[in-house]
Amino acid sequence: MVNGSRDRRAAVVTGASSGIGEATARALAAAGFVVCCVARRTERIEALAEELDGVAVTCDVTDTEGVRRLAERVGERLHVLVNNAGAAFGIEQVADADPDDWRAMFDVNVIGTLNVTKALLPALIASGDGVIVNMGSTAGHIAYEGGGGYTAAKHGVAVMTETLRLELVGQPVRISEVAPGMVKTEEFGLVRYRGDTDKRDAIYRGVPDPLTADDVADAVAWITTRPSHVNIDRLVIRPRAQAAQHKVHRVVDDG
Ligand code: 8X3
Repeated sequence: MVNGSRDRRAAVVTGASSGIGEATARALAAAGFVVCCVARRTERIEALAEELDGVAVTCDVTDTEGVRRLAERVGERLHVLVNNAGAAFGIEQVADADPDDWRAMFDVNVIGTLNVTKALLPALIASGDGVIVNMGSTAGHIAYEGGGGYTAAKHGVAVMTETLRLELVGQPVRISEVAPGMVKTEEFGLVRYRGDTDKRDAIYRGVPDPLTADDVADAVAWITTRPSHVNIDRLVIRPRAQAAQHKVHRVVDDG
C-alpha cells in the first residue's frame, strides 16, 4: 500500500522512468510526498523509488488490468496524481499520417490518462484533499504543421481536464493542467523522430536555454503544494527564448 498519512501525503507519478516524470517524482519527494513511481520500465523506477524512499509499480497506463492492479497497490487514500505518461510518434502532416501512430498517441496520452484517473479517483476523493495534474502541452492549445496526432491528443488531454473540473466541482479534488512548451529531455524527441538524433537535436539547435525536466517538475510541485482552496486551472510554461510556438529565438553560430 502507498496510503499516505497526515504527516506524509502520497503521490502517484506516471511515466516516472525518465524526463519530466522522473524529475517530478524527485520534486514531489523533496516536497515531502511518499511517491509511487509508475512506468513500464521496472528497473528504472525501482532504482528511483529506492533513492526516494518511495514505491515502484510497473504499469502500462493503456492496459486497464495493469491500472486496476496499480489502484490496488495505491490503496484507499491518495493525495496527488500526476498523469505524466505520454508520447509523440512522428511528425508527418495530416495528408501522410499513419492512423496507427494516431491511435498510439491517443492511447497513451488520452486513454492512459483516462484509465489512471478513473482508477485512482475514489482514493483521491477519500483523501479529503486530492490534486490531479495532467501533463498537457502547448501543443494542446495551438496547431502546428506536422503536429497532427500529437496536437490532437494533447487537445484531448486539455479538454478532459476541463471536463473533469466541471464534473467534480463540490468534491475535495483539484484538477490542473501543466502545458509546457519547448522542454529538452533525452527521450521525447527521440521517440517522436523514431530514433533520429540529428532531427531531435535540430529542434533545440541555437536555442539558448530550452526548459529542463526540472523546470516543469518545479511547476508541478508548486501546484500540488498550494493551499487546499487554490486550484491552478492551467499553467503554461515556456523557455524565455520561445515567445510562441513558431517564435523561437535561436543564436546563429557563424563559426
Ligand atoms: C511538446 C511541445 O512544441 O513539441 O509537448 O509540441 S511541442
